[in-house]
Amino acid sequence: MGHSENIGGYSACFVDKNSSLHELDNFGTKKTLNSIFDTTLVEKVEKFSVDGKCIHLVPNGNGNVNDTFVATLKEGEMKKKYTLQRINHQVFKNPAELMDNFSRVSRHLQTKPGRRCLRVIPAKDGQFYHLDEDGNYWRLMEYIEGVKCLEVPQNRKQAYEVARTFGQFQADLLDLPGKRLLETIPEFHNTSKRFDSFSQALILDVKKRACSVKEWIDFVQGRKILCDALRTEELPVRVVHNDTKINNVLLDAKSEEGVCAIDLDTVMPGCVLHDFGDLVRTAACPVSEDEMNLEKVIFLPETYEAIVEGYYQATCEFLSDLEIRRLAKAPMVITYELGVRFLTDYLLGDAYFKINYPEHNLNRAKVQFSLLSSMEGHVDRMEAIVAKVCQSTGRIMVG
Ligand code: GN1
Ligand code: MG
Repeated sequence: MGHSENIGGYSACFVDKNSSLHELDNFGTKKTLNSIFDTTLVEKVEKFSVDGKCIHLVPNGNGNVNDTFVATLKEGEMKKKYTLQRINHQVFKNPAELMDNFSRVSRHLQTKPGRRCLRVIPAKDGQFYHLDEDGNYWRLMEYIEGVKCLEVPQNRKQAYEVARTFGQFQADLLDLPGKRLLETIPEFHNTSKRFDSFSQALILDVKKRACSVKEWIDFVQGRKILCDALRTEELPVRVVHNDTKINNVLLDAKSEEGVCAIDLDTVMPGCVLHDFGDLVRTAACPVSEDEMNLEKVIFLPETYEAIVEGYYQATCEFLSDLEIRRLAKAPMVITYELGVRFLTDYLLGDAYFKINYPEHNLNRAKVQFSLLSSMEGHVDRMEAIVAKVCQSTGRIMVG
């Protein structure tokens, strides 16, 4: 258990110079980060419309995909922090379109009274990103002060607040004007397609790893039914976040009230249940997804209850009865899906997720599958919790 102080919207834990070096290598570019204060990175900051001189720059965050740094700029006696990120263009094939989504969402959220949100700083050429000579895409965002994010909630209030904040995020985007957002990663939460990719990876078995993970292959194949469990084609398409890990919400450092959702790369048309499920996956468990001791990976129904309460509070006015009915199933589907993705990546030789040690993706998959097993023992309880929370607001479900 434990939380980390937030730095610029990204958790500061697990960050050290070596992991940063590794992250950069994973990008496939030739540059190596030799010091934490790297002049080439400072040059990236200078491409954006900011005042002052960059005096401090450190790697930050524990994301599995992008590279994140916090830059401090000084002008006269004033210091101001920014978050610099390199967008992983192997994963996000069209960073320019991604940034178009990002800036539209950010501008819309800024129209909501009393809300804070990630704000993008334009580059000096007017774009919302900077494309460097190596083909890397960079963005700069305002650093949000006085906040923190959590790896696991330590009490019900924190779980409630994180869920309410993601729910509010969905509610705020119901009236996003303009054309449909672009799909930054097509079929991102198509569990059946994820299963197909897994089956392909298994056939190829490029690293000859399949024979050593037979138990987990059986686990995946034995639960194929989960691929169709949400039947999302029957559900409304809304603007959703799609990466609602608990550490993608900022809480006020003192009051612990939710401030805003961060990591807007996968905000696109989708299903609210994936957001809800992904939050439960990461919050209703006493340990993080990198836990080594599988015995500690258990589902916490009391925390699930607090999550349902917080999420429902922010979304009850727009959620359909069908969406509500599937709030119990969603966490199992998304936990399965991510476990399948981790195991697939392990079979493919760790091509997608950044790893810190050789079996990292396998261990991550095992954590997800252990959590799913634990959830399976609480299905009735989850259904009862959802029904209770709905009843407490007097909602009468149709059908
Ligand atoms: C990735 O990079 P990060 O940590 O924000 C992944 C999510 C997974 C998550 C698991 C674009 O998110 O889908 O749930 O790892 N993002 C992408 O930790 O694939
Ligand atoms: Mg993300």
